[in-house]
Formats: sequence, structure tokens, C-alpha cells
Amino acid sequence: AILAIGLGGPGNDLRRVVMSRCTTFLEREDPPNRRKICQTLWDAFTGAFVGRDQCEVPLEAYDQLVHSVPQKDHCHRTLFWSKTKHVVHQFTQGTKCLVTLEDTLLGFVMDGLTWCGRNGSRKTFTTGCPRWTQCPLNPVRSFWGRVSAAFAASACGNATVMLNGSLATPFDPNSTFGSIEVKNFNSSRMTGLAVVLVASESDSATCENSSLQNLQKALDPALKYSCKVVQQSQIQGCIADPPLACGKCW
Ligand code: ZNA
Repeated sequence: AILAIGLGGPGNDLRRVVMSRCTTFLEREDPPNRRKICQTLWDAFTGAFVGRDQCEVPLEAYDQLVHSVPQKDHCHRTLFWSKTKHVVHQFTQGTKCLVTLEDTLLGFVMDGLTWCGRNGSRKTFTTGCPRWTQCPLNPVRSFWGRVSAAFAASACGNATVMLNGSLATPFDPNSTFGSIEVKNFNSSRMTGLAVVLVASESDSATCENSSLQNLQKALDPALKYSCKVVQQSQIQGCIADPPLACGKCW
């Protein structure tokens, strides 16, 4: 963002982006209803971090936000990802077959944004905020932790995760997927997890990778686990020429 000058200061920029993304996402809602949902979202969102120290925002600060926005069920269509953000979002936007957190209201609105508050100030800030690893309880990281937990807890049927087969450790237990999402799977709602190991021509990605054994061990045994190596070029082909039936891509 550019320097915030004049009326209202820095907070107004963030509000404008959040409100406009929110109304865009809710395009099928009536304008009055849409305004109300987006205002509620903004109030609950800012309520989590405004006036707080930028390294002291716990995940629970976003409880009200998570509970205040409508949540759709995406049975058999939930897609998790770790270190595959770009290809995953190309895929979901191109085929509309699966749904990531960033294809839901809260994920869509906040993706790529930075925000924080300051002790003793009623304003929102978008610069001078802590970076991801600077302090664990920063407002952005806690947001993604909290909404990821809710997204995982609401998954039902057979879910999919796209992991990066070019890495030595495609399943990283310290990632958000490994440390939060897997732990929030509800095996009375979910039936299975299908790993798609996204590979490039040059690497030797295999489902026997020991980190994937660890993922399997971390899952409730009631969940049906499967894994498949899929070339990135095959996914790109799917995006360019989507199959009539979702699920026929690999
Ligand atoms: N849309 C997001 O920014 C985001 C989404 C951030 C964190 C988590 N998520 C959820 S959890 C998403 O919907 C996936 O299902 C899960 C991916 O999280 P992950 O397993 O931690 O995967 P990742 O690729 O390591 O990180 C995801 C995103 O988190 C990145 O694209 C960055 O936006 C952010 N991030 C993670 N680590 C760092 C980081 N940003 C800066 N520095 C880091 N060290």
C-alpha cells in the first residue's frame, strides 16, 4: 500500500479492501443482507486485534469472527494445502472442483493482507506489523491458525490435501496443515484424506516418503488414507481443459 494520507488514516484502506472483497464474495446475497454480513465481519475482525499489542493476539481472539460469519458445508470437496499455494489456487479457480480456505468468505477476504493494532490505539495498521515468524501470537498468524482450525473441523466426507513433492519433507508437522489442521479433523464428519503429492518432472517424489508415513500415523485410524503422485503438468492440463466430471483429473 501507498502512504495513507488524509481522512481517517491507515485504517480506512484496510476497511475498504475488506468490505469490497466481502461484498464481491457475497455477490449472490441481496445488497442489504450483504452490507449487514460484511459490517458484522469487519466489527468482529477488528475486535480481535484493535487496541492490542501486536505480539499478543491469541488464536481465541478470532473466535467471535469465526462464529459470526455464515459457513457452508463442502462435503467431499475440501482441499487443504501446504507449500503448494500457487498451483492449488490456480486449480480451484480454474476448475471450481474443490474448495480451499481461500475460497471461503474469511479466507477470500484476508488472503495476502497484513494488519495489526497498537496498544492504546483504536486504529488499524497495515504497515509496521510483525512478520510471520517475528512473534508467534501476531494478529495475522493467529487469524490463519484460528480459521484453519475451523475450516479443518468443518471438513466432511473425503478431503484432499495437495503437498509439495519437490520438498524433502512434503508433510511438515510444524506447518499450519501439520500443526493445526490435521489436529482438528473430526473423524465423525470426515471419512478420508487423499494426499495429492504434486511433483515436477525433475524430482523423484514418492508416496513412500517418510514424512508421509508420519502424516498417516498422525491421522485417526478411522480415516481412510490414500496418496497419489500427480505431475504438476497434469494439474495444469486439467486447469486448461477441465474434465466434465470433477474428480476425473487424476
Ligand atoms: N492464505 C494464507 O495466507 C494462509 C492459509 C496462511 C496460513 C495458513 N493457511 C491455511 S493452512 C491454508 O488454507 C492451508 O490449508 C494451510 C496452509 O498452511 P501451511 O501448511 O502452513 O502451508 P505453508 O505453505 O507453509 O504456509 C501457508 C501460508 O502461510 C503462506 O503462503 C504464507 O502466506 C504464510 N506463511 C507460512 N509460513 C510463513 C508464512 N509467511 C511468511 N513467513 C513464513 N515463514
